[in-house]
Amino acid sequence: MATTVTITGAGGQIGYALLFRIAAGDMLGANERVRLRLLEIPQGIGAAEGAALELQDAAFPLLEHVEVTDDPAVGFDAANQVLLVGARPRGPGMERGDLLAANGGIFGPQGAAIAANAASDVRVTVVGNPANTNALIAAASADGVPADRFTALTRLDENRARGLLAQILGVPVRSIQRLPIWGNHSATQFPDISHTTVDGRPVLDDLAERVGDVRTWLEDTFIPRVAKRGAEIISVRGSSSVASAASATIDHVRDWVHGTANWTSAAVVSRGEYGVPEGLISSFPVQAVDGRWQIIDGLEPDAWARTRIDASVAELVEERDAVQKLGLV
Ligand code: NAX
Repeated sequence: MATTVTITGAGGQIGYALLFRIAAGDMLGANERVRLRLLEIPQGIGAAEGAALELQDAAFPLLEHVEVTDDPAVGFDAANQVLLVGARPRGPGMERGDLLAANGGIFGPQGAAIAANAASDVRVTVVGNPANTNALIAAASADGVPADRFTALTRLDENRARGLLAQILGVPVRSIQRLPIWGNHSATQFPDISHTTVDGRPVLDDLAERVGDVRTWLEDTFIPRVAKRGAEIISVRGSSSVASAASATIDHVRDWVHGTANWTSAAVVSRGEYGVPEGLISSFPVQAVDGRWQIIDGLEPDAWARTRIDASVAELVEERDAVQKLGLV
């Protein structure tokens, strides 16, 4: 047996960074054979075909088959893992409503094509922005596929937050655990350090002596830096986050399949946890057990954290209402 992985936008930048790591076994494990389906729009087919040639030349022992297509029925056929990376970027003069509508035109039909063609155990990770609401649209269009199979990526935000904290504290990133992201993959996201540990100790104990008033530092420095890290990468690198986004996608799927050792972050469908309206796809602290994401329960966000979570969830509600008006969910 092999796992069939479909990547939309496979001819794009993140697609290019993903393909070789998946084929090398980084996502599904060193013993799991992989079939890749690269789904593109006609303009992207050449780039995807070029990547397919390079995959052949890399001679990955685990890679069984590569198919390039612009037909969603072929692209999602028997897919076990689907990475929805291709999306419509915001163009000049485009309002948020236009962006949501344009992406609804992509993620609605893709959700329906997943329902019609993918394997019964399909799991979907949405990377293309606006990721949470694109996942909501895809799930709503995928009749018969349980909503908890649709997730959106907030692992990059978590990895960014852990990396920055590790740098500030002068420790390796692996020392930093339990730093979940709540809410939307957007500027309103809430990276929550209230349960974060450094080598097992509460980070709050170490932070005060480094940054002074922790709340002020979180509001003025840390949270904006995490939330705007994508823009920072663009200004320094001259291009958006690519390898780090692909790496976070690999982390997300690997943990979903193989389970987590500790808490992490994923945008998953709410069943009303923490007051997040049922049905929204919001980021939570999660762990993966037996191939399912479980929201960590029993946390008690304080009043300040509650305000931050509520603000991000309110943005998700606005996005949902906008796509509801468009008849997309
Ligand atoms: P690129 O523009 O390099 O690639 C996108 C590719 O998608 C293109 O090749 C395009 O032809 C293809 N595409 C467009 N519509 C498609 C459709 N209907 N079916 C199949 N393919 C389609 O963008 P890239 O840098 O790879 O970024 C991809 C997406 O990731 C963007 O929406 C971006 O905003 C989003 N990101 C999400 C992140 C996250 O953490 N959730 C972080 C990184 C990134 O910003």
